[in-house]
Amino acid sequence: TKSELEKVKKFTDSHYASPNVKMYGIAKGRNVIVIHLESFQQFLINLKVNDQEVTPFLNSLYKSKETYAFDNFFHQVGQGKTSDAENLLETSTFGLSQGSLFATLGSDNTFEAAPAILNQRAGYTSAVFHGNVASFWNRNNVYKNMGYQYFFDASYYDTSGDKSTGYGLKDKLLFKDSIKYLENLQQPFYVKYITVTNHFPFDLDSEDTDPNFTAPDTGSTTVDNYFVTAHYLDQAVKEFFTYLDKSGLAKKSIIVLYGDHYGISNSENTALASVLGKNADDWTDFDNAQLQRVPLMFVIPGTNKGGVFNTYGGEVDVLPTLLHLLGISTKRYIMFGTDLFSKEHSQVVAFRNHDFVTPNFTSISDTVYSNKTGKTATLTAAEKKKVKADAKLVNEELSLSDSLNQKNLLRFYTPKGFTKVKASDYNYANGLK
Ligand code: GP9
Ligand code: MN
Repeated sequence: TKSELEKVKKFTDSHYASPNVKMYGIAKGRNVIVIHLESFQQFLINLKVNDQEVTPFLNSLYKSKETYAFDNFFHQVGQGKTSDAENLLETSTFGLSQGSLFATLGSDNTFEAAPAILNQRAGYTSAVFHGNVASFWNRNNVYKNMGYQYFFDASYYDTSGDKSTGYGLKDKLLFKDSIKYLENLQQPFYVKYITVTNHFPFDLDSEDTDPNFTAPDTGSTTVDNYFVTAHYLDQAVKEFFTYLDKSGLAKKSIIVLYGDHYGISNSENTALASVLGKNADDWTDFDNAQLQRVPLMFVIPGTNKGGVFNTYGGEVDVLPTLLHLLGISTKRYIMFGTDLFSKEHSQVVAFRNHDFVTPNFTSISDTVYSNKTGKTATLTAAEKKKVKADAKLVNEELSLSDSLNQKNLLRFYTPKGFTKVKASDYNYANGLK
């Protein structure tokens, strides 16, 4: 009902964080190119195995002065995995506690999502490039409700034979074979590339492996292969950046790279320990939680104020951050995240299961760990109060997000100047085939 909507709106309004004037609009008018790095975890960045960097190209981006990177950025997905990450980034609301929002609500719900906002506020064209079939995660329906104008799914590429692995077209081919579509899009555009090759079980044909790269020997084939496909993904992104530079698109764009969720599950983390220089014998839930960090980088060519920011945040924070970089105000929207560059940004990062991480503490099933020691924390009275307030905030935002999405409350809310998306405006078979 309308009053339930009001409750949500009151919460997000009161948690709104105003933009950082130094960052606001620094990418104004640029194309937005989002690169979804499948199953890519932050620990890969700058990691060496057998004296070799696993992801040398992404490492070079990470170090660049043109890149605004975050090293305390966490995924917040639940069972909806990739689709939850997409929902978090496109709408700044959470996925559901059970199942995938895309699959269960995505066909009917009202969205006020990035493609529609960018189109209506700044004339952006929008498209998704993905080498899997359109129906996976119900994307063909959800994207229309989000206002995506084009969806270049598997049907737009030759995915036959060894051109694909389990989830579709290999990443190097996705980037290469989508250029002809990208070049036909009206600028400025907002586009998203969803990679797939670095996905469990991390299989790669020998023809795609780098003979100069040696995987670690951890005792777990899954973990060993993860490094091989992550290395391949790094090379694919490098090839795409070569194109962006050569074509001149790079300097007209902001490129957003992020990891959607873990690739190595908690049960396999002990096999990972040795590679990370840690002892598997005293591995804890705290260690598992710390590994839920994923990369987030905003590459803004031609700028030089980049660096690695230590601010704590999660996927829900990306949309307000991005919109502010583009000089688009967000106060009018219902968003649960806040601008990572804002001085008012909340550093309490909610996981979908109500666990949470803050700069000082990590709360897992109500056990509070000190980030400094990794051990159960002995809290002062003031700290106890703070952690309690943080837990309340986490519960509140998750339950209000659920109420918003489960009751489809956005149908009662029209932000200033917003025209509701009409799914029937889009037909993804009519792309630029
Ligand atoms: C499939 C891909 C994988 O199209 O996006 O989704 P995931 O299994 O990671 O949720
Ligand atoms: Mn995924």
